[in-house]
Amino acid sequence: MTGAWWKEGVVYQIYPRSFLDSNGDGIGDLKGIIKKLDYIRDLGVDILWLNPVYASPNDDNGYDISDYQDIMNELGTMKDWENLLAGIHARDMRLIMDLVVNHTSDEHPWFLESRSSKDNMYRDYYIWRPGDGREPNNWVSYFSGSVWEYEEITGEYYLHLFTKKQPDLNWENPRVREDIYDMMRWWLNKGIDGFRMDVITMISKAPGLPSVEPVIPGVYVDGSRYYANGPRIHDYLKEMKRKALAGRDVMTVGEAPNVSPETALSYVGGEDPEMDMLFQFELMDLDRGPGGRFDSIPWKLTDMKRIIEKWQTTLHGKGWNSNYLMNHDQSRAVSRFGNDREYRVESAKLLATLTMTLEGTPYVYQGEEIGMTNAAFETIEDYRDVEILNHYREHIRQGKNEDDLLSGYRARGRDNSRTPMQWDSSPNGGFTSANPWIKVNPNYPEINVAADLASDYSIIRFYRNLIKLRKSSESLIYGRFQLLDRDNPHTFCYLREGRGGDYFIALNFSDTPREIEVDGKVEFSGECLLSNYTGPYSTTVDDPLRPWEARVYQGRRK
Ligand code: ISL
Ligand code: CA
Repeated sequence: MTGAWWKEGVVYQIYPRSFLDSNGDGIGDLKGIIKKLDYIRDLGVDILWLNPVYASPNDDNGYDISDYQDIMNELGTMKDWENLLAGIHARDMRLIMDLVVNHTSDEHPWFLESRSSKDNMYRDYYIWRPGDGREPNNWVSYFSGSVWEYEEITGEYYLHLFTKKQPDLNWENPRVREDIYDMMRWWLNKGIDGFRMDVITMISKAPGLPSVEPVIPGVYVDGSRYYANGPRIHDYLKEMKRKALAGRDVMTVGEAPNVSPETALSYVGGEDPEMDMLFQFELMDLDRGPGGRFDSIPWKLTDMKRIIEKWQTTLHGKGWNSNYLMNHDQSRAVSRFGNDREYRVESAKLLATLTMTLEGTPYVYQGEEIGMTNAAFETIEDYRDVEILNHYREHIRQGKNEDDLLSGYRARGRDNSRTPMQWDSSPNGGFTSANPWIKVNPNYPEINVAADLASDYSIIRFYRNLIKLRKSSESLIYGRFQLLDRDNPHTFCYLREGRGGDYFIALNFSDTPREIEVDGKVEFSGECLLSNYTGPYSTTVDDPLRPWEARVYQGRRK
């Protein structure tokens, strides 16, 4: 195989605060990551993505950056970071860094200048508007309330799509863009291998920043139609590619809420794509109800299959997918899409099989490889996420029921994936010797890396085998995806057809045995290559799939 390394590789995502604390302050850090590099390499992954490690007052855990060219004190020093990069490269892995340029921290020197007067060269680095005693428009912030914050010093409002400590940069200002490209080149010159671009599809706002009609005073609504995939987004990304990325062998993945497969092609399709791949959100919205971010509804396998099929087929041969079932903003995949009680191990492996056998680059989030489950938080005091805390304050003020709110956070809250990595059965799961910044899941004595590796049913070893299998086959990486059981509400069966032979994947997303039933005929040769059940089981296609069983066969359509 001779394609791009970022197509053939597997990404492992690290949330540094929650990975491993090396100095006993309760916060994961860079030295902690260095200690675990062999562990990560042994999984068979090729690329590490680090959530932001830059200097930050941590209003949003590092997504509010006060210095793009420095490391957050709590995480370590620039020297530690350099050692980390060297350790990654020494193991033949690559490093991609988070690029957060839709906004900075309000403590960034640019913003400190910008807010200080109306006539300084940084004023136009951000988006300021007069307001006549009322916000300039009615857009709602992702993290509650208006996107506008009034600033006394100059008597104007500034825009922030996220918290008020995350003012949006004004991309229309060419100086902002040049400064950002400079900063990107600086990191690339230090040897990094690419960027994960935070909410990159939101950097171009519609001229005039119009309100969404009808305007009801005091009510804020989703304004994304005026800033997601905005009018100049492609100009900016083309310029970024030309000025900061061209001529380098690096990968880019853009976070892209509000993007359909067709829109995705405008970013990742064509001769000279603006980015290599995108994180789509359609799968993550499967269980999202009409009541907003924390309204959780039952999801349907037929919807999951339809969405995956649409992305797989629309991008095939024209763009490149990224495949993830969770990250630091989502609840734990095994709790959300699997059965984290009776079939935790089986369903964790089934979900791994899905991610690793689709076309596109697979992403594994820390702890996914041991089947970590959602946080078991009981009170609001346990939560740390600014999105949840703001939401709680606002909704309690409106008289909402506390238990309802908590059950929403338990289902869909971001802290579910941010509890510390569970390494062993020692106190705090071996994450820290101190008080962790966020509670460790109380199930750490059973669910941890050491216990997994000691088990005959190890999820980690299953990942290793699965990653080996994926890499052994051109078809599993580049082959065409074909859905075989569109209307079956319990099983997900598909083919990957290509020059490396054809593969047939059968997944049972239910607690009861299910026959393999596919539309049309599939012809099989040889044995089942992989199953997530071990033991004296028969795995011919005539054997019903056991609960949450996943199998990979050699096979093709007749
Ligand atoms: O999913 C969303 C839309 O409902 C939002 O959560 C939003 O798209 C997402 O939170 C954006 O995430 C990224 O930018 C945020 C940061 O808090 C997240 O951690 C990051 O992944 C602001 O920088
Ligand atoms: Ca620490």
